[in-house]
Amino acid sequence: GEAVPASQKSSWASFLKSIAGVSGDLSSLTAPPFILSPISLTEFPAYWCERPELFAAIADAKTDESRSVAVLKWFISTLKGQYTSRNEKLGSEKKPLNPVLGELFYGFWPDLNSRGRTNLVVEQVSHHPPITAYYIENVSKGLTLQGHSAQKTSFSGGSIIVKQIGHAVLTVDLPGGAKEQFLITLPRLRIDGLWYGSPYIELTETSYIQSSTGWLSTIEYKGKGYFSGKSHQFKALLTPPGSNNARRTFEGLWHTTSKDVGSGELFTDVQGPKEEVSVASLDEQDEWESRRLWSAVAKGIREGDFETASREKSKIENEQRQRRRDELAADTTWPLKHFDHIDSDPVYEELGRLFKANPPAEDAYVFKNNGPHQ
Ligand code: 0T9
Repeated sequence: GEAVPASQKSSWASFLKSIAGVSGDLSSLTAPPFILSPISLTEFPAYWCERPELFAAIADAKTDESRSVAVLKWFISTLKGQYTSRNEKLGSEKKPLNPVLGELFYGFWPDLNSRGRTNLVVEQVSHHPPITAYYIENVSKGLTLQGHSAQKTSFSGGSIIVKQIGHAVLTVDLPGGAKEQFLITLPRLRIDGLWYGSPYIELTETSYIQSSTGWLSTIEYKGKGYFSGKSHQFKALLTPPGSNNARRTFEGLWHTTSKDVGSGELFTDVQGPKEEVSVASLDEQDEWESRRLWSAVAKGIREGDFETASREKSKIENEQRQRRRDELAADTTWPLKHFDHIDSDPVYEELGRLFKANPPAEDAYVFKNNGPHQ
């Protein structure tokens, strides 16, 4: 394939073979240089808020139905950033830096046009398997999003299949002191194009957004080769509390536009620019903050100096191994800074029951309300 530099063909081939043989966690496999990304997975939760005005708009909805529609619209509008932005920025999907335990990522989107300020706090809460916890809040709009992200990978038909583990809970403060909650589950991914060295993601199967009011969005994903031959298709059905019949249907392409099937009106349009998260400069960052922690590795990858990148990466990994040994010897464990782990999320259990979520229970990481912005 053309995307694989001639000198890395055999290492790409053996990487693909090792992928086929490993099931579960690919993060520790060594990949050839051309496929390495200089960005850590702790930065990925920022994709949730790159259209801050759509997030803020959830708070302005006046009815339960319109709030569920606003949440669906925001969710669908995040998918292009979540699943295609490395192709746009780096040329293809690439292997992200594997975060260390305790790695942090802080950012914000400023208050503009009365949408309020949105803050982001991310912490790597497990190294193997990688688990990333995040908390996003817009205080002036009364919105918080709390979630965690992990993956189980397998190999099938030449593609990597990624089952996303984890979920997100969006909480909306309603006028009068009540709260509405939304349980958000995550789609399955298929990583295609591996053979040619130019991986890209397709979304498959179904994900759900269940509101505590009873409204449910069921989102089905399809790619090329199904009914219309187009990539990145979705169809979302919105059903009222206690009903099996859809009240509204939305359909289209999650990376460009979609429409409200009933009215024919435009639903989502993500062709315009998105707004990347604002992050403190490197010298203002704490040593555990992702961009500072990985700066030498990232510089090596960006400049094609893979010797430096791999030497700097080994430094970080050795330091981590030593920490783990010291903890073992002292019979201590690494304390999480911003999150408390709970074995079962009561919101997942309660709202998941309404649409028969599988699995019926999941753990969660609860924000301690101690972000740098709090
Ligand atoms: C949560 C997202 C997730 C993280 C990434 C599978 C993947 C790690 C997890 C699911 C975000 O909200 C959305 C987007 C992309 C996902 C990544 C794509 C990817 O390839 C990696 C995996 C671990 C690999 O690096 C596989 C090897 C690589 C050579 C293929 C490009």
